[in-house]
Amino acid sequence: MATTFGGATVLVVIASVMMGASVAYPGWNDNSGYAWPPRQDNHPTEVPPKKVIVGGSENWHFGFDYAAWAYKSGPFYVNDTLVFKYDPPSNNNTHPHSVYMFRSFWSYMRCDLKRATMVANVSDGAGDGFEFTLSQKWQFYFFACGESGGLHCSTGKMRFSVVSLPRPWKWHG
Ligand SMILES: *[C@@H]1O[C@H](CO)[C@@H](O)[C@H](O)[C@H]1NC(C)=O
Ligand SMILES: *[C@@H]1O[C@H](CO)[C@@H](O)[C@H](O)[C@H]1NC(C)=O
Ligand SMILES: *[C@@H]1O[C@H](CO)[C@@H](O)[C@H](O)[C@H]1NC(C)=O
Ligand SMILES: [Cu+2]
Repeated sequence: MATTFGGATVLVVIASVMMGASVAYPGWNDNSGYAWPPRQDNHPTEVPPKKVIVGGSENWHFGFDYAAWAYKSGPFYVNDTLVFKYDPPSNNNTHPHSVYMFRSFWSYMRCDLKRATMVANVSDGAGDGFEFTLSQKWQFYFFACGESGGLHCSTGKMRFSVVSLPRPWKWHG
């Protein structure tokens, strides 16, 4: 290709780069959502909200990296629901958990629970878990466990943040 470097060769290269880019685009030409451009006879509907168990099969416990989990599990959209699952206090469970929400990034960074609000107490995560819906669009949410004076938040890595993006649309005929 390089030996006869002319206009045609350049066009072929550009065309293959463009095709590569379009093939690599997720959802291109199928019905899995995010398709662009939409077909003319299509009409869009919002992708329905999802329920996500915080930590997946790990649930909500000391020592799991929830910031990494949130990063891998995103993006999150407005009206998606986070489910916190943790055992209530009992003879077997003398170190229960809870869910707090910080008011700012800085209190989140410092695990400053004095600037946080409890949204679920030590019992609320039992059974099917505590459900928290991301009801505001473009909102940063800062969550942590509030137990042991902030130790679960800092050393225990029981903290993460999510931002609630506008809901995506799905195109289908
Ligand atoms: C979120 O849910 C509420 C209540 O069901 C609804 O009124 C609102 O339109 C929804 N927002 C979006 C962006 O889907
Ligand atoms: C607590 O531990 C006892 C004995 O190890 C066990 O029989 C019981 O099922 C446990 N209870 C719960 C709620 O896990
Ligand atoms: C936790 O909150 C629930 C209501 O959501 C309440 O019924 C329960 O008594 C509270 N438990 C504790 C230990 O504060
Ligand atoms: Cu905890």
